[in-house]
Amino acid sequence: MSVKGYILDLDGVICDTAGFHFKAWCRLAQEYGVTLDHQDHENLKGVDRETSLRYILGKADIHPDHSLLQRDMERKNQWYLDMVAGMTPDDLFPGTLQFLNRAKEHNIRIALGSASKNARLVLQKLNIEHLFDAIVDGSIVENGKPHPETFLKAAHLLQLKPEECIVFEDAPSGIRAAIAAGCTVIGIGKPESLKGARVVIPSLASFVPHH
Ligand code: B16
Ligand code: MG
Repeated sequence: MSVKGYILDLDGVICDTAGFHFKAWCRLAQEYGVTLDHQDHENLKGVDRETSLRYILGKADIHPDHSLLQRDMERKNQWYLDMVAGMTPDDLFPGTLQFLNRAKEHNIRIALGSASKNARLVLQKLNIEHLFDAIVDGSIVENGKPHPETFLKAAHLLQLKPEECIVFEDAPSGIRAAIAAGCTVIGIGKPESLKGARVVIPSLASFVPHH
């Protein structure tokens, strides 16, 4: 089946907000006497806010009630937003604009498929929101990655079948979600942490399309 759409994850694919998320989670985890390591970083990538917080509190053996969850999610998000406030188009990973423009020239439809409730804000900071035909973010998805809903919704909004879409993902949870949705997946990052992807490339800049 020919490829008609690209669905891009945000953090770790378009820009390094994955680093901002991890910094903010590390700060919170420290307060509970927990130090997060590289494996925790991989596990948290692409995972929604509440599930991420529960993961960290679980390491501290804390069983949170609703108000603790709300309070800590808000604090973490504020630290994250403080970092996002300083973003500019210079924070796009190299080659992203060329990737998007080349796709447009070939009439490939483009969607965002992010778990983040802040995704639109980040796209605005990067000045690329107008290049997307559809945006699926954490505010309109009920079941976060690895559930396939994010990518099924994105394909639907592009008016394409999942099999007609390539998903670009940097996170194990996202790769599982994209496979479950029936999309082809290209991993962005290192092959050892992205098992299951059709191929793994270091960044969007090294993607060679077959059109
Ligand atoms: P927020 P992605 C994900 O975005 C991040 O990778 C993950 O670290 C974060 O917890 C999640 O979004 C929720 O983000 O707190 O901003 O709603 O990789 O799916 O673009
Ligand atoms: Mg990601």
